[in-house]
Amino acid sequence: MDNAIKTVYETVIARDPNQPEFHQAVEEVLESLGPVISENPEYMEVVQSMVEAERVIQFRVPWYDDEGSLQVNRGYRVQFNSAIGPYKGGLRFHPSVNLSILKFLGFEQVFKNSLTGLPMGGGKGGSDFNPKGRSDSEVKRFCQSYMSELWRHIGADLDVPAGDIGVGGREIGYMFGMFRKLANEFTAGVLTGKGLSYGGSLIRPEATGYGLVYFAREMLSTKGKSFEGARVAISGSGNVAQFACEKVLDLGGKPVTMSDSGGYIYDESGIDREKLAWIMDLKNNKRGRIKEYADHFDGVDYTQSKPEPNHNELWATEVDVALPCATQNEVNEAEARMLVEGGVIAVAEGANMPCTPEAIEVFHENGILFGPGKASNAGGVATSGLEMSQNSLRMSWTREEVDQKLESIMINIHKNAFDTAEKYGMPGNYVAGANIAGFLKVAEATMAQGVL
Ligand code: NDP
Ligand code: 2IT
Repeated sequence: MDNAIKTVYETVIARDPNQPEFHQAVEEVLESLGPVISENPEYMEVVQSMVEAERVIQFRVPWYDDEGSLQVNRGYRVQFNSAIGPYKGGLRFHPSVNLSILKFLGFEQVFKNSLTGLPMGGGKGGSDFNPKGRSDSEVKRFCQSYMSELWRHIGADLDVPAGDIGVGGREIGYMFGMFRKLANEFTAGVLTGKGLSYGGSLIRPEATGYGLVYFAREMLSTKGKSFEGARVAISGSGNVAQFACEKVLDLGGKPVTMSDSGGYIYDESGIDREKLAWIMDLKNNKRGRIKEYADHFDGVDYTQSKPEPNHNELWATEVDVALPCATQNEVNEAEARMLVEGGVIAVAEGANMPCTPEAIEVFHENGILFGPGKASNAGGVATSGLEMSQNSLRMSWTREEVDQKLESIMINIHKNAFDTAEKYGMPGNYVAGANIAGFLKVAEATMAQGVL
C-alpha cells in the first residue's frame, strides 16, 4: 500500500478499532487504489473523506412479542455516501448485525452502486432482530416499530432502503405500509423490492441471482467456457441462492449444493426445476430448514454445520463453478484451497464479501476467475434502480424489458471491471478493476462538488 493510503487505513483502524469487517472491506479497496492515486494525486482527498460515513443513525426498536412481553432491539441506518445519488442499499435483520457489519456493507455499496452506472449513492441499515421462529404478527410489529423511527430519515430523493438478509417482500410490505401512514403520502420510490400491486418491479426478486449468473457467464466466456454441463456449488438457500440456481438451470448448468446456517445438502443428481420449486416453497412459505430437502428427496446427503468449523465441507465438492450466496467470510483460505483441488474454474460472489482476503489470494494465485461481490451481485441494486425509475415515470416495464436491462447492465459491469484491470496493469484481476472503476466515478463527482 502507498504511504498516504496506508495512513488513511491506519486512521480508520485507530478510530474504530472494534470493527473488523469494516476494516476488511476498506483495506481491500485501498489496496487497489495505488495506481489511481499515482495518476491523480488530488484524489487522495476523496480517499480520506470516503472512508468516513456521511451519517450514522442508531435507534431503539421496542415491540411486543406474542406473549405480551416487551422486546427491545437496536436499529441502524448508515448513510455512507451521496456524491452520485441518494443513499441506496438494503436492510439486514439478523442477530449478528452491528455497526462494523453495516459499515462494511454500506462502504461496499458505494462502489457497487457506482458500477451499475445508475445515479445511486451508498447506504445500509438493519437491526439485530432475529426473525427466525418469530410469528408473522411479531415480524409485522417489529417492522412497524423499526419504520416508526426510520421514516423521518429516508425519502425517494434522500435514502431508499431495500431488502437484504432477513428482509424480503413480506418485510418491505409491512415497512412500506407504516411509512405511507406516517408520511401521509404514497411515495412509491422510498423503498424498493415492493410487491407488484403497490409499485414493485418485475424481476427485482430474481435480479441478484440472475445478475450473478450473467456476470459469471461473462467471466467464463473470456476463457471460452460456459455454464452448459457445468457442475455448480451454491451456498445459502435464500433470495440470492434460489434465483442463482434458477438461472444456472436456464443456462444448462447443474447445481449440486445449497445450504443454510444449519448445514448443506449435496444432490449428486442435480437440483432440477421441480426440486428448486420445492426449496422455494420450503424457504419462502414454510420457512423451514434445508435439512428437510434431504429427508424428502432420495439420494441426497446432508452435512450439519460444525460449531466452529475450520472448513465447510460444502466447498470440497468437485465443481466447475462456485457461487457463495449466504454471508460474509464464508469461504476462508482452507476452503478456497479445497475448491481449487476440486477443479473449480470460476468463483463469483453472490453474497457480500463471502471470500476472505486470503481465499481471494488463493484464487488469484491459481488462475481461477474470481468475481467480487460489488461487481457480480450488483444486479439486485441495479434492478432496484430500475424500480425507482419506473416509480418516477409512474409506469411499469415488462418482465422482458427489465431482464434485458439487467443483463446489459451486468455485461457492462463485467466489461468495465475487465477493461479497467487491464488498463491499470492487472489483467484478469476483477477485484482491482471493480474497485478502481467504482471509485473513479465517485471521485470525480466528489471533487467537482468540493469534497463536502
Ligand atoms: P436471505 O435472508 O434470503 O438468505 C440468506 C441465506 O444465507 C439463508 O440461507 C441463510 O441461512 C444463510 N445465512 C445467513 N447468515 C448466515 C450465517 N451467518 N451462516 C450461515 N448461513 C447464513 O438473504 P439474501 O439471499 O438476500 O442475501 C444473501 C447474501 O447476498 C447476503 O450477503 C446479502 O448481503 C447478499 N446480497 C443480497 C442482495 C439482495 O438483493 N437480496 C443483493 C446483493 C447481495 P439461515 O436461514 O439458516 O440463516
Ligand atoms: O447488497 C445489496 O446490494 C442489496 N442488498 C440490495 C440493495 C438494494 O437497494 O436493492
